[in-house]
Amino acid sequence: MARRAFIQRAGAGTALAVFGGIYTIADDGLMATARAARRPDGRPRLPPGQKLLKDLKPMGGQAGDPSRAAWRLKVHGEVQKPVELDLRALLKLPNVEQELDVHCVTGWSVFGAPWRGVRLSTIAELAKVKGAAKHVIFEAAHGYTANVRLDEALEPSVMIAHRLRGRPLAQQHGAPVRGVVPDLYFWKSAKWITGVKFVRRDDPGFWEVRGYNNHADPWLEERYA
Ligand SMILES: Nc1nc2c(c(=O)[nH]1)N[C@H]1C(S)=C(S)[C@@H](COP(=O)(O)O)O[C@H]1N2
Ligand SMILES: [Mo]
Repeated sequence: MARRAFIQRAGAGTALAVFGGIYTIADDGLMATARAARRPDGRPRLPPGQKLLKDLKPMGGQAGDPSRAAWRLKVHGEVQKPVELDLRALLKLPNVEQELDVHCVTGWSVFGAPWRGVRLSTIAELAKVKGAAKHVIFEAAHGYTANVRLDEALEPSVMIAHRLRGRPLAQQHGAPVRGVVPDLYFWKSAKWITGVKFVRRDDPGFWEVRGYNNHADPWLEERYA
């Protein structure tokens, strides 16, 4: 198809796709557009003090076992039905693909990357979380943990994700499976996830005991304790 015909047929979607492909922190015009964007809840789409990147920056961490066959997710704590899911079981649950924005405390954000996986709320229903539970501890390889308030962890945007942009997660981004908690700073999104523990009492995680904020709301710039 000729390019012009394609553009006419594709209409406004093409402009958005092209726009989405050329985000760069160097372009002041696009940064201004990003800064003007609003979320449905009225908050600015780009939290204060953040710059837009086109793609996730690999931020390191002690990687877990990338084997899809060996992966297990232990769902435990204040639940009536503790479960251990392998990847096949995760894929059999209702999976969703959601375009989410993420915000790293080091000052970069990525808009609208499509993540695929299972909502944490689906897993909470499966395990029958008890009313006593008030917090979720995301557990990962080598003892990494991240704590999130239960009400925030049950938001529909919070996922146990195994694909990004239509591909299996890259090893450096948490393969085979990671947590995604998009509305809190990205350290709450545990890569190489191994467990989800529902607890009564809060239990500050890896970064939270190293000077980072226990709650981590990017719009309130809750960066440090
Ligand atoms: N298991 C584990 N998960 C982790 C980390 C880590 O060190 N280990 N780092 C966190 C931090 S500080 C950030 S900013 C994001 C970075 O994710 P990315 O490397 O995919 O960009 O992962 C988070 N999840
Ligand atoms: Mo980070």
